Amino acid sequence: MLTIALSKGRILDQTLPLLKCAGIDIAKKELNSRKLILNTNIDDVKVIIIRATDVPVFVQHGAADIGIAGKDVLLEHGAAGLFELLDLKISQCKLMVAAESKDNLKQQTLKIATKYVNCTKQYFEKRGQQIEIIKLYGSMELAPKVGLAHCIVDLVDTGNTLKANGLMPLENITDISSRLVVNIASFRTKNAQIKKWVSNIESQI
Ligand code: PRT
Ligand code: MG
Repeated sequence: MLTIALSKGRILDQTLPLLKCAGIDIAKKELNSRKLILNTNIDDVKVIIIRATDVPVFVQHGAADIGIAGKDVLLEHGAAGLFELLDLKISQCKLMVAAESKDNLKQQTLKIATKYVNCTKQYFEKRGQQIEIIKLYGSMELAPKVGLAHCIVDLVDTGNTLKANGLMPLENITDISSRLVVNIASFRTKNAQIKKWVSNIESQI
C-alpha cells in the first residue's frame, strides 16, 4: 500500500488535476465523503487530505509515504526525515518582508509579526539584525496597523492583500511553490512503486 498526503485548501485544487493526469484519480463521491482515508482508482494507492502544516509531519513519521506541501511549510518544518523529489511549480508565491515603508525596518530591535518563525529567525540572523517575533496564526497584515509589529513576514502572490492594508513588499526571502516529498525509509522499501508514480507526476508538471 502507498499513502499520499495532500494539503487541504488552495494547493489541493491544483494537485488533484495533476494527480489525475499522472493516473491517480479520486472519485467525486470519495472527495465529498467525510472519510479521512480516500480510495483512488488504483487499488494499492490511498490518499489522506490534511492540514498543510501536518503534511511533513505525517511523511516524516512514515504515516504517509509521499506528501505534497508548500515549500514554506517544508522550510518551517525543517524537512527532517524527508526527501524533496519534485518541484510541482503549483501554488507559487513569495515569502516576503512587508511594512508600511522601508524606514519601518530601521530599528535596533525589529518587531516582526509572522507565522514563519524559523524562516524569519534564519533570514534576519544571517544579517545580524536583532529581532523580536510576534507569532500569529493569521491576519498578519493587521499587526503594523495596530502597533503590534514594525513589519510582517508572510506569503505574497499578487500583492493585493498587502496593498489593501497599506503595506508594501520590501524584501523577498525566498520563492515558494508546492513540492513532492517522500519518507526516507519508504523510498528504500517501496522504491519501485514510488519511482513509478513520481516519474508519472513529473511528466505532467
Ligand atoms: O487556511 P489553513 O490555516 O487551514 O491552512 P493554510 O493557510 O496553510 O492553507 P491554504 O489553503 O491557505 O494554503 C496555503 C499554502 O498555499 C501555503 O502554504 C503556500 O504554499 C500556498 N500559497 C500560495 C499561498 C499563497 N500562494 C497565498 N497568497 N498561501 C497563502 N497565501 C495568502 C497569503 O498568506 C496572504 O494572506 O494569500 C494572501 C496574499 O495573496 P495576494 O495575492 O493578495 O498577494
Ligand atoms: Mg489559509
